[in-house]
Amino acid sequence: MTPLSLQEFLSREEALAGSDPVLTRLLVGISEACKEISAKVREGALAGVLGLAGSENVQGEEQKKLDIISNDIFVEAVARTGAVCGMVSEEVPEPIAVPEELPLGPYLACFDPLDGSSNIDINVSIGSIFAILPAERPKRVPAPQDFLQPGRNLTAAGYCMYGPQTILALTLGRGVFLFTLDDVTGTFRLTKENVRVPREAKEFAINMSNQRFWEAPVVRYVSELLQGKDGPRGKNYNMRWVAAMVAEVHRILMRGGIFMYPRDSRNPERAGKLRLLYEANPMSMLMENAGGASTNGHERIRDIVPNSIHERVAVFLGAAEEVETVTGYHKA
Ligand code: AFP
Repeated sequence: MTPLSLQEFLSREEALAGSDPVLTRLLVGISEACKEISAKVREGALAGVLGLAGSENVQGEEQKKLDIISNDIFVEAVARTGAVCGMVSEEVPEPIAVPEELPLGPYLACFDPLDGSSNIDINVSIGSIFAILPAERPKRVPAPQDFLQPGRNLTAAGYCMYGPQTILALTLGRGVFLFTLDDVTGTFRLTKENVRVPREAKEFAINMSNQRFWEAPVVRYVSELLQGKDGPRGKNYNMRWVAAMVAEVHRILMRGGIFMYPRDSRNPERAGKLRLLYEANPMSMLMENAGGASTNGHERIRDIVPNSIHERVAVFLGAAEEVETVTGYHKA
């Protein structure tokens, strides 16, 4: 039997769990944007999308051509659904309004249109991340304040990974579902239901080159993992680092593990590297819905009330037992 398409899955969710048809329209719009980005990624140099754009984003990071192309695709596709009244993108300093000629809807969308930019030009996995929040009341000009809601308010979250296959991961708060893009028909089809992350882990992911800048609890935790069978954890761990959060989270959803991007002393006033609204929150919602956990070392990420739309946060997410251990070390 042919697996359900994303549209069929969302219609089933409407019938079984009473999810909102407007949300369905929004998620289908996002999946269309991901399809378009996936096609550009596949063409690479042939589509002229590789290399630098010659500009910087709000974080002061150099923008790649594909960052800007993906942002434009996302903004247009999401606005066109008529399901949102504002958007926040990693690539744009202020909230983005829906053009006058388009209708407004009851949701707010936050996204990182192209995560893992440093992998673009070397043909390694990259992705898009998205988070859907309810809007208190639809209005033409969105304010930053509208988006400053804790991640526990999210209605839906997901990512699309542009890897050997294009895979969309989605949660509406009732489990995590994976859809693989059939390139021939252009249809996302349900290929894994109710993904579960094992409580225990055998793998960890962290950029070890920053070790000398870490805080003491992280140094302690990682050194115990590195001691393997001979250390207090009593087992060997393997390490992976793709430098694209989408790929790390996808690996953890498929075979377990823990991902960390702690705060560090390179930039003491910065709470971490990853962005709360469109990286940490949606990935935390996915993790929690797959039975994993997610903290900033001190508290559950989805309980943090943001102060600004591009706020950064330290991230520890994945296998519940590991996240509890490293979080416990921060409290010791
Ligand atoms: P970009 O999307 O700006 O390339 O950043 C990717 C990312 O935010 C996240 O996806 C990675 O886990 C992390 O940065 C990698 O950071 P390092 O380059 O410091 O290892």
